[in-house]
Amino acid sequence: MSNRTFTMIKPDAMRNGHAGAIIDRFIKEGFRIVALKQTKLSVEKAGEFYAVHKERPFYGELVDFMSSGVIITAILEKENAVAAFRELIGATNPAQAAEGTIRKLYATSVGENAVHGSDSDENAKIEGAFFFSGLEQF
Ligand code: 3AN
Repeated sequence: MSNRTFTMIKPDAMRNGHAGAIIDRFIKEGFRIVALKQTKLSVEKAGEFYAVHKERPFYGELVDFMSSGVIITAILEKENAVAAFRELIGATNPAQAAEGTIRKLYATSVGENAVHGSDSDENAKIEGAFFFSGLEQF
């Protein structure tokens, strides 16, 4: 069990003006921000990030969406971070997300679902390293 996870505030939440409220929620729920930046994925980089979903029918749509605008990426720290964060964001489909979760509050659809959260400690490390380097000092 590791104490860090990786997240992205996706283009829909950025466009809809929810980034501030979402980051505030991370902090209020006890996550420490280890690293955070605003960036924009190219189509190529989005394709690389989501390569595990290449065979899924929504891959093209996902890559187009994730490269459609700026995002905020962050590494967050808390005890049992991956599971705690997945609970905070709620189900992939906002219609099935629990009350009060970030996706229930801010996501618009299963594709445009406001935030990403790593699904394992291993993926948290891989995804964090995709965007950040030199984290040893934090
Ligand atoms: P999660 O982000 O909850 O781990 P995954 O890993 O199954 O969900 O899917 C990765 C991303 O792919 C989701 N965050 C969502 O943006 C997109 N996605 C998943 N399922 C669908 C779907 N049925 N239609 C469109 N996009 C989807």
